[in-house]
Amino acid sequence: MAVHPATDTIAAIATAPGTGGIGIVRISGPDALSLLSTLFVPHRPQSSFISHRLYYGRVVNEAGQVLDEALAVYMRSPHTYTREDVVELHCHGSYMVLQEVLRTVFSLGARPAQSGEFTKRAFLGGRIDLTRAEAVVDLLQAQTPKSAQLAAHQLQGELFERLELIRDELVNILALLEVAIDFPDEDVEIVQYEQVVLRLQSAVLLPLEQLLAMADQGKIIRDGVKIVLAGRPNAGKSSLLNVLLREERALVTPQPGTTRDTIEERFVIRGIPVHLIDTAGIRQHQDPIEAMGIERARQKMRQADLVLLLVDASAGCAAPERELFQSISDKPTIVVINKCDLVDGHQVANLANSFPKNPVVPISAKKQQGISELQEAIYQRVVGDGADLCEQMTCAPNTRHRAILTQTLTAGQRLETALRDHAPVDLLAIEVQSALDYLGDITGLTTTEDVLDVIFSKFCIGK
Ligand SMILES: Nc1nc2c(ncn2[C@@H]2O[C@H](COP(=O)(O)OP(=O)(O)O)[C@@H](O)[C@H]2O)c(=O)[nH]1
Ligand SMILES: [Mg+2]
Repeated sequence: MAVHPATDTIAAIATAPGTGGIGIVRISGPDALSLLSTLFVPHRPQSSFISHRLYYGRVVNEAGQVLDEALAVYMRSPHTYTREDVVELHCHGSYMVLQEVLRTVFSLGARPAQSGEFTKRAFLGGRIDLTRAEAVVDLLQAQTPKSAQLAAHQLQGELFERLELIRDELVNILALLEVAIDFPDEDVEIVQYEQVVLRLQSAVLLPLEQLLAMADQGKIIRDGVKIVLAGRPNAGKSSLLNVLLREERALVTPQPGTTRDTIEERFVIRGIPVHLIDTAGIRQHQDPIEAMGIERARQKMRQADLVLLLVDASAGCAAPERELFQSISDKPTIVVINKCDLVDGHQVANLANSFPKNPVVPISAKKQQGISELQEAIYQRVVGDGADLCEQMTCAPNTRHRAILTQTLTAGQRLETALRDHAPVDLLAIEVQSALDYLGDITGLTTTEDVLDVIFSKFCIGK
């Protein structure tokens, strides 16, 4: 990415809207220091501001009226978030005050920052690569400690460094090939094809595959999973929702058809955000409102990542369960046999046998039995073989990275085939270059302007 030092100065409120203990106005660009000198009057008169030092004083408007008592810091380029001169005014967290301070900053010549523009400047200034910039959004939007931790690692350059190692190896391979291109008439075989294949496998293909596996797990850790509770009316879906949430969220009554609309709640199972949806029980004879609820239930099941099919142990598995089971045959499903407190173990085992292809977990929502086993089964079903990876992961490529990593891997695999076929070196070099270009798209080296716009538009203003 070409680096253009910005000529304009941007400003925004960097703290969340609403009332808070403090609120920060952030300014970045060549005029930051002169703006500070105009609108901030230090308690002890200063001839100049020392970089990275906090000053106590008053913020004043163009007319010299005091707007707030504040702490101000001037951070001289390049050791700043944006690599430009940055000023932060730590005011009282009143939205009105902050708006007034910001208006003054604008009237003195700064312009409003766009979403993510501070981070975009950090990227364009070469302080961070694109994966680190994207980690900032992940960090701000993290829903669980685990996803916050992954974002923090990525912000430290974990993903970037892994990509750099792959890139270094590709550059080495390219250098080898270029020697052969430059000396086409040598008798000796300059390119040791087999050796290059081995290096390609261990230092390029394998790490790319690992990153792709991390991307899949990362999506689960970051975005979580949508789990739908389905079953006949009265199977105990709402009771289970309440138990999992540990609160009386949904109405539970002995009357079938109590839940008509869907109820959606969020909670966390072993670090994975779960979006849990309770639905109207599926049955035939209903009133129009219940019918709408049932249609909505079916729609939610289609969108689910995982369906918990509840079966009432005391009622057994009959046509409604079978029909429901058929309709979601393509969905990952856990069969939950509820109300096990009402029947004996033999009956539970018989019922479980009617679902030979799926995990079956016996529970009693009422007695709160089998709940931790159910949570474990959910975790296993969601993370699958990736459980170990999930625990150990230190970075989580996002959907954008995943798509490009796949393209990089494909280019790498084409290269592998071409090497095995002892293809002409110039052809090999083209494949290496294409893999290198893809990697550059991930880290921002060759990313196009419109892709950057999409990425930074996901940020909030002031970040
Ligand atoms: N004995 C027993 N009753 C339960 C259990 N789970 C739910 N129930 C009862 O079954 C009835 C229907 O429960 P509810 O959660 O509303 O079912 P839903 O229609 O599937 O949402 C209520 O009277 C619950 O108290 C259980 O594990 N054991
Ligand atoms: Mg219900």
